[in-house]
Amino acid sequence: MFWNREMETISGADLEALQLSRLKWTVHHSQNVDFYRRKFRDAGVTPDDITILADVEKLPFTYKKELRDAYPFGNIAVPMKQVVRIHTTSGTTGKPTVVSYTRQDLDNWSELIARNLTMIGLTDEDIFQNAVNYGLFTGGLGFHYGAEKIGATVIPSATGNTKRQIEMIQDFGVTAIHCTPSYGMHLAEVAEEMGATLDTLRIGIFGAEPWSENMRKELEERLGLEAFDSYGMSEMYGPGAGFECPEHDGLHIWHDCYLAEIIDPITGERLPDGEKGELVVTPLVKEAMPLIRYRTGDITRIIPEDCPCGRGKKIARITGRADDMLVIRGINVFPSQIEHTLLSIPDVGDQFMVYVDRINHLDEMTIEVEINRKSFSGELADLARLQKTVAGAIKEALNLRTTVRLVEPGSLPRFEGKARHVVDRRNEIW
Ligand code: DLL
Repeated sequence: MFWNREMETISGADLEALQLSRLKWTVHHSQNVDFYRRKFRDAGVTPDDITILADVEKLPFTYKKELRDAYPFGNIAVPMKQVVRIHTTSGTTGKPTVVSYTRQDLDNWSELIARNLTMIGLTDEDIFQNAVNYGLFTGGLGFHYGAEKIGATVIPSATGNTKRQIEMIQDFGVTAIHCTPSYGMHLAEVAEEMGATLDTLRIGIFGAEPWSENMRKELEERLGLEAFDSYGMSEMYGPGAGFECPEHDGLHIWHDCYLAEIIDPITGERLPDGEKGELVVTPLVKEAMPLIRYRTGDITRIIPEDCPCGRGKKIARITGRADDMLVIRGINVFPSQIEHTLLSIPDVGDQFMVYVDRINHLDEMTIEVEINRKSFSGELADLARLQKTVAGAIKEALNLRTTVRLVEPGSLPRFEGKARHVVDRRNEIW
């Protein structure tokens, strides 16, 4: 099903012409922002240098730090009275990045969510529980208006009070739920404890953090639904930029709204389709906060083949952020690889924490993982065997020796929003 068939399936010369005209508009429009004028001057380019799509490579990259340094409103390209909403990124240190929206931006954003939801089969018959934070985080309001646009019945349940969330699913006959994958796992856990069945649920939309194929299997089995991956970031409006279709093999980026490139994160060189690198995005219709070749920090690749669903090329599931990647004794490790490995061992649960320390100048990684009480027998000898199995599986997957600690079910932190599985203590001064 299509929400906007013409735009979703536009391809070939028509797509290129549309992208080029929108790119030219975006580049000119960016010149309303001081720091873009400065960047273009420093790079020796002008908006008129864009004559074909490939000219995008002449433009300088934009970095997260530049948007943050413009705090609060220095990255806005329209008069403030045209800004009808702001959100902010969840900066953990210092000031966050302010992201702003004109009325047209909000319309564009809900159009994208409407396309995504229609693509996965949601209609005005669905009852949609939006179990994400409704504040400055873009996941709440972003999905809310998109789901209303297609006429679904929206329950703005937000996060927290997990038992009540489960009662809502049952009492309101919820058919589709949106939350982070880690909160989805927690919902499953609490529903199992309550002995609650969630028969009406058929679709789960999970995003805002990396998750693995094994996690998909768990979510689908335990919640009894079909799980879809949703990707986005505040700077690109929020959720809606990338979304899985029923093929479940990569995420559609809306090509009429975003120009996507993959680059080598170290050299900045553009990589051919199929090769893994950092996603760089130039949104083509953003008014309040235009972005030029924005360095997302997210690692993925463009899948070279067109998707059979008719919506063109996709990007592969995001494996993590370039800055989430841990380098342990010279080996690159993404937390999503650890999660994937742990989920393949039935005797451990899905909850884990990773600690990285530097001991005697050597990086040491410790993984704490909860035992799965349901499948584990509880004998002491078995415990030692299980510990060995986990360490062996991690060694095989990552080629890395780790210390594994098995901990009691329920003892590790649960997350309502984005999970934080890694504590890197290498730079802490003791
Ligand atoms: O997380 C927007 C969002 C809300 C997306 C709800 C999906 C669902 P930020 O808080 O700005 O925005 O965080 C953006 O989160 O650069 C990725 O590193 C990560 N991320 C988001 N979705 C995924 C995903 C929202 N599906 C940052 N897979 C991005 C992997 C994801 N990582």
